[in-house]
Amino acid sequence: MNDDPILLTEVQAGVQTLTLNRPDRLNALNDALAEALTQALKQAARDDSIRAVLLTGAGRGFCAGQDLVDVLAGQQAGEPLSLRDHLNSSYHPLIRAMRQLEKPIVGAINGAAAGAGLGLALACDLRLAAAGAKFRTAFVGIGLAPDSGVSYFLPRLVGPARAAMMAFTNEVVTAETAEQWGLINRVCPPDTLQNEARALAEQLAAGPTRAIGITKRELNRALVSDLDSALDYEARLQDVAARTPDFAEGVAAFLEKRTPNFSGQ
Ligand code: LHQ
Repeated sequence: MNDDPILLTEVQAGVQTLTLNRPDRLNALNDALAEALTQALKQAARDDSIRAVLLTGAGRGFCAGQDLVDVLAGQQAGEPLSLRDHLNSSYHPLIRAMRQLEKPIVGAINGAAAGAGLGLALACDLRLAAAGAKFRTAFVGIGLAPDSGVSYFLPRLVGPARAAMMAFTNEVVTAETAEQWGLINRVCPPDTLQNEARALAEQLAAGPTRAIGITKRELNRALVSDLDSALDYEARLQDVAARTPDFAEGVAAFLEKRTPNFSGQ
């Protein structure tokens, strides 16, 4: 572990674990935390020894979104705040870094995910949540509209009707309902969440990392493309995957009836 009090980072067995660490504020985001997360993800992109990322929160919350104590302090100080500038400089680089990282991100949603914190959860590739975790858009509760990718990811995951209900009413969605809706992959008992999420991340980290990264690019693109474009993109990227040593290893291991030993290259 490093000694950064806002974001704990650790690399083990090919998995970079990032733990939001402002538990007294349910890990609400401020500029420093958003920047630390973005930098950690850029590090994950550069470092070949990192083959999967695990994102979670310290304490009883996952992430309560923007730190509203900071917002109030800014308002009281009369500081002119352009939310557009703030989003462009702080949250957008973070959400983009998550989706552009060609390595899988597993979210271990240990507690409440709200506002931009919901955006963080939705920008993970896979989500396990503790029973008792809850999801809410939060924006409308403070007179705002969705940001941090929530308007993009939410209807794609749960459909437009459920997304509109969540966004208009600020309803709290339980982990169990989130699983039924496809908002998360699995609900876990709170005391096994971290182990289950770690096991999944380690399984992915032992996989053919470049093929998984290419898969992520294809799935990202498929959300906004037609079939012909998707077929073209698949064929183009399959040529890249087919040039990796892990493709040769995968084929050899299959024919030799053994478990492949993927290097990530
Ligand atoms: C908090 C927060 C919080 C500070 C709970 N900040 N303290 C917006 C504007 C500007 C720039 C760009 O981006 C954005 C994007 C956004 O993220 S807007 C949405 C901001 N987030 C919210 O509005 C979420 C508000 N929080 C909640 O809805 C609930 O607290 C959740 C669902 C997260 C958790 O509910 P509970 O488990 O019932 O906990 P709680 O409500 O009792 O909160 C516990 C403590 O955490 C409490 O403080 P206290 O001193 O009483 O223990 C809250 O005030 C504090 N807290 N969210 N965002």
